[in-house]
Amino acid sequence: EENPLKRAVRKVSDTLQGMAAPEEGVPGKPGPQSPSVTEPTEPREPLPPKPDQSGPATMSPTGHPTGADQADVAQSGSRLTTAQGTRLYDTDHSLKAGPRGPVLLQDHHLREKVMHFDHERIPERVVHARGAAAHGVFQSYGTASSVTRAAFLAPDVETPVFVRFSTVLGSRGSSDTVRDTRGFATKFYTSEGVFDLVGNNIPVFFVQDAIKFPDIVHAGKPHPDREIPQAQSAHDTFWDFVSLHTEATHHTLWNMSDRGIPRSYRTMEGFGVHTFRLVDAEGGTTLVKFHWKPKLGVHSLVWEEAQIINGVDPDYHRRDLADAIEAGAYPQWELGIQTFPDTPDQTFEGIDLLDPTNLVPEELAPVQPVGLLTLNRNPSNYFAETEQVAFHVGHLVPGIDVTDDPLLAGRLFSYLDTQITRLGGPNFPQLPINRPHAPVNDMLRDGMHQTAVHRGVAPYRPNSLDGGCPFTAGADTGAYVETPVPVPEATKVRAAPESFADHFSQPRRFWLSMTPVEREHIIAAYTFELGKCYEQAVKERTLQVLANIDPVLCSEVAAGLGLPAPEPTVPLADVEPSPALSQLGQTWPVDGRIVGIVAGPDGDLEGVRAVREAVLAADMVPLVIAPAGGKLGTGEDALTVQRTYATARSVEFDALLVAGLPGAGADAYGARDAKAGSGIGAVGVTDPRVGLLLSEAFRHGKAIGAWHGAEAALEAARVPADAPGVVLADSGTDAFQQVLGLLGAHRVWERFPAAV
Ligand code: HDE
Repeated sequence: EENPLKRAVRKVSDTLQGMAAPEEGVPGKPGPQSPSVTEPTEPREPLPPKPDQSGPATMSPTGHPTGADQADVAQSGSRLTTAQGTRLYDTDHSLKAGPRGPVLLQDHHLREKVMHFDHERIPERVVHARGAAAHGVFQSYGTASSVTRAAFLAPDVETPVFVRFSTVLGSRGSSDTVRDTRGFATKFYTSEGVFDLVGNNIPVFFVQDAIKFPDIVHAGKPHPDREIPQAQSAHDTFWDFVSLHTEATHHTLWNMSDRGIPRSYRTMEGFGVHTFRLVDAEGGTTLVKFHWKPKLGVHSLVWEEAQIINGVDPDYHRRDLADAIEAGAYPQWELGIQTFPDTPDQTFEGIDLLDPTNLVPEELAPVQPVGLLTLNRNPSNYFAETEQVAFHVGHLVPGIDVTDDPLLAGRLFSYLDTQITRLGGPNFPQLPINRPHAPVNDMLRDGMHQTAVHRGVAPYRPNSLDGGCPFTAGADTGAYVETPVPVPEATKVRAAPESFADHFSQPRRFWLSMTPVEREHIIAAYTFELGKCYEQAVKERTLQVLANIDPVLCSEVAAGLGLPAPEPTVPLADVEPSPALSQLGQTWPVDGRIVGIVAGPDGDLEGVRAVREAVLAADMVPLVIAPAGGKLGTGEDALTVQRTYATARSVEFDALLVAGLPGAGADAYGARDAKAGSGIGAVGVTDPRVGLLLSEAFRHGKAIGAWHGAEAALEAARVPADAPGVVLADSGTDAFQQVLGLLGAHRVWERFPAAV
């Protein structure tokens, strides 16, 4: 007689019979409910962990390795296991008393799997929750060595980096193209330890003192009763606060400008905001402000575009960054510094350098390039890297020091503190993405999630039992060596200096530095945001703030709201514009720009082929848009359709080309006049989605090129063929060459301000 246990085992093994089982294990269990598409049956070894994912080596005192092989810290082996490394034969069924019976509590695999899942989410960042990141390298030019002894800024030094871009207000699942400030945080894994430059894409901040940070964030976040609106500043509590708290005026004005809706992370400037202190090899000091200058120029979306993207592709910026890197179009920024003498009053040309609502115009202090950042590798795992990376303004290396900016002081406390909640304890520096690339020998021990296996018996100093180790660095090589800056003798007060009281002259300089189109956008942004507020008092108070910046700004917004424009309550500041603050008026490289080519089956496919080649040759991305997916044309030359009328929306493209009819030039077109109206293909001309594509691109100031035969499509979309930036040419390549010339300016600005 077989005992019951043996019977059960036999039953299991009988059930497993007849499966396409490989030598070991039982992947995929075909049964009555198995799908018609079967899983692969050949197990594959997982990729080895990347170098910066390997753990710290652990050794016994006699030099023998201890613990798990560090190469095995992520997935290893081709078979599914429990967290304890026990192989599993089934992960699809709970253990039950009979197929229709109750689930048994003893099923460890069920409990382990669901328990881990239950804890997959960690608290998101209280601000900057939504982000995207990439690895890269920073190459120092060496031009900063005269002012700092930081090793990573010495000539020709290459330093690995990880950069995380973010929006501030929205939750992790919010949309990328909301009107907001963007974070630009860089972790430099230097030979002297980690240096973090935790900056924004706006060079000034809302508040001058960290104690006000919770106030501005509470005001900007969704209303606490209904938790709406998400990732927006267009609501009463935000404008209530910034209209009462006028030191926020400068930052808010930047938010309402095109800087609040960047075209791409790749086309954003970055700023360290605060003034930092650099220390050279002799102990000499210089005050500096850090700048990141994008090689592709600074470009923005227009507001309607940003709103459409929020629905059409909420991951727009994240996708753009990852796609560019994947395609080898590595985004680059130059790091630059503005330098100021370290005088006791810490002002420059009358500008208080400790006030983070101030910037120093580049015309007064040029930005001097000190190195080049290239992002060249996407993260392998969003959670492990982008989510778990922990930046901190206090992660400094010898040669870079902080100043007494009261906002910076509060940040020095906050960033360490927040990681304890977010990453579950004090050992977050051991997470692979946070590990320094310099040797680490601290005396920090134990705590939640300790993953290092420390050696020795004396994590204290002085000691004799571990041979006195670890030894301290000499004062000339160590970090956190205080520069002996005198602290003024003073009485304790809760107060700001008098020089922090001017809240309007810097905003006025920004306004005066804008071109007419940029001013138009600012007016439209204030009118939109205040139009979304319900409280009359909030609108009126904000108009008063605007009156103190500029009467035109105030009266235009007031007109849009249907309210009277107040008189200024302070004299208008007499300031010089700073042309460097404008985004317009130059031409920039067009690498990586996206050109949509609208074509139909009976269009000039040969022309489309030639245009594709020309776009690729110009280092841009051509995307063929057609009525349906699949191929256009037949045989080897058939074109792959990349977007259909259902999946294409104008916001994805920097320029559009509309295919004409087969046969070259106007003559051929004339001969085919009878067919006029078929243009890009009979469907295309009348299809409202093509009409929308073209009319949006036109409204958003994008270059549009078409070649003969496509007139009807332009007409149907009400795009005048003689409008600025609309090109009608004899051939596709001709049209493209002219569009290429227009793209360098980012948009056809002549179409504004009538455009959106
Ligand atoms: Fe932050 N900020 N911040 N901030 N900040 C955080 O740290 C804080 C400020 C910035 O991609 C938090 O790890 C205070 C200025 C960026 O992970 C938190 C104050 C600037 C990021 C925090 C400021 C920034 C953060 C939330 C006022 C530009 C995202 C999660 C004194 C120079 C970094 C975290 C990333 C993140 C506090 C002001 C930039 C809570 C108290 C000014 C780019 O610690």
